[in-house]
Amino acid sequence: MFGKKPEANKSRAWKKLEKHYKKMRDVEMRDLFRKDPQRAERYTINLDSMMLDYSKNRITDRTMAYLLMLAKESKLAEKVEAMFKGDKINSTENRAVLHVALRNRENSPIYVDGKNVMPEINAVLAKMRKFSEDVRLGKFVGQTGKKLTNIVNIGIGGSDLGPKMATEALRKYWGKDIKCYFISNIDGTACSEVLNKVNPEETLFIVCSKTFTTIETLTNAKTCRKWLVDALGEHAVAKHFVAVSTNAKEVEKFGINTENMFEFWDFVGGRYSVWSAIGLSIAIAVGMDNFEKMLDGAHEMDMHFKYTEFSKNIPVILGLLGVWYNDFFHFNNTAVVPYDQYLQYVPAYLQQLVMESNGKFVSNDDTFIKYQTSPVIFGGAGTDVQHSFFQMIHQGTSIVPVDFIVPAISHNEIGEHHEILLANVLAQGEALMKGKTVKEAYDEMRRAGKPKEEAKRLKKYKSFPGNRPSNTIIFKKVDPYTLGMLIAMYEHKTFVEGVIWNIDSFDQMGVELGKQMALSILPELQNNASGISHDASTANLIATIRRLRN
Ligand code: G6Q
Repeated sequence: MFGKKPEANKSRAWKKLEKHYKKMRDVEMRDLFRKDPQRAERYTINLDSMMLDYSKNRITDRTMAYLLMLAKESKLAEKVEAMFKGDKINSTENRAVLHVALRNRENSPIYVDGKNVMPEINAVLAKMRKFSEDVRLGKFVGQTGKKLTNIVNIGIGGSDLGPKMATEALRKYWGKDIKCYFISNIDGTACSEVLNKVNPEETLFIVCSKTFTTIETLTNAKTCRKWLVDALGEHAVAKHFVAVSTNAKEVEKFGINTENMFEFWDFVGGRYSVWSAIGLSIAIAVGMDNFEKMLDGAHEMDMHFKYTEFSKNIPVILGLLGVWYNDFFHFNNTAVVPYDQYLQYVPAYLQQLVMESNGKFVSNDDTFIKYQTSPVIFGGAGTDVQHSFFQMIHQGTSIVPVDFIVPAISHNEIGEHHEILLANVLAQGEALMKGKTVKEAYDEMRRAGKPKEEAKRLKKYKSFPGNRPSNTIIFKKVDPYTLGMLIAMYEHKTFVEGVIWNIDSFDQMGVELGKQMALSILPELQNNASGISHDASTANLIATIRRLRN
């Protein structure tokens, strides 16, 4: 679509960045801050009540100029436009990529194959509004006339992680009597543990599957269906099961009336589907008005991404910094640490978003790639993780850039809790950047009265190398609007990185091989059949499992 281009690492800007990196690798951020009182201000971007401070990065104006040049050489502007226009930028699957259409709150027409997709999107939103309100108001009730207060989402991957992350993030907004549950894993424990907690008369199952062929989801849905039918009879299915899918035929085959089906489309990738009817559990939990506020927030980030010049564009800057560390410093891990308990599932959500989108080794020009693509993403809620993996972040031999996500106000302002939490996140960013020299560590111990010999012996252990990068994203509170902004910000950051790496961020062929092999191993475990020939290790594992299960 954009013509063959030279490999990303052969471009002019890439070469300049390689040279520039050699100068930057020994530059200390503390010196940059000391020399430049405007640094924090210059490397800060405000958008509505959200602020990104990216000053604690190993960058100068020159770095940013080269990175922006890289964006230009990668035709980022053209590719952003192509995505928003509905061009088929998912080239391996020949599909448009239009999660932005799901939250196109201006309702301007967006065409795929000459057809405006907005009327269908709006129709599904209206259907979600009607259904979620009916459930919340007790107008759509279960088989025995009871209100449906237990909402069980059955789905996996993109059909689970988004709704799970967002319902948890917005827990404070849940309707009074609503409880949400998620069943994703094929492990029977996932299903049993939820079914043990709910009672059939008050339970609504939402089966979310884009393809409606995913073995985990269909197996879990069948188990739940049987559990319901055993308790309330076959007729109850229509009152207790709805589906979200692109595949009406399979939904019907499963035994869910297509009137109870919420549609979405091929142009919505699984990991980008939280904004579609896959978000039905969110809409029921927090109300459709709040769900739409989430769409509004995402739309604001979309407009910022689409129209703001790249030097002041939050997702662009974040994406460029990601490339800077990943490909030039070779810092191939990134930690995401939200300082809010309600955002505890955001790191898991981003693991899929980033690693499934950009964990690729073939370029859009069909060549094997010779540079680093997706980093490893991990994380967890602060302050908990300060007491676990932060040891490595501060003193480990590999450097891990960190994103701190910080709401200024908590939904639970109890005593000093939130101020202590905020003091901690600010301290982490500062400590990572400044570090503590061996001499500083020594002097500190001496001041505290440690004997000379002991201070000498411990001074290296108690020192911190510092110069470790972090971004801080601050906003007022975790509300639906801000959550929408935050998630859209990471989607676009991921897109920017994918464009620079010249990969298709919207397929996921890497998950197929394992699935395929599992299907052939299954009969070997079930019937002792002999299947494909295995390597010695796998053959031995199969034999051991057979023995243990007998
Ligand atoms: C996401 C992936 C993947 C997908 C699951 C579930 O982008 O496509 O995680 O969401 O495999 O697929 P179904 O929704 O089709 O069941």
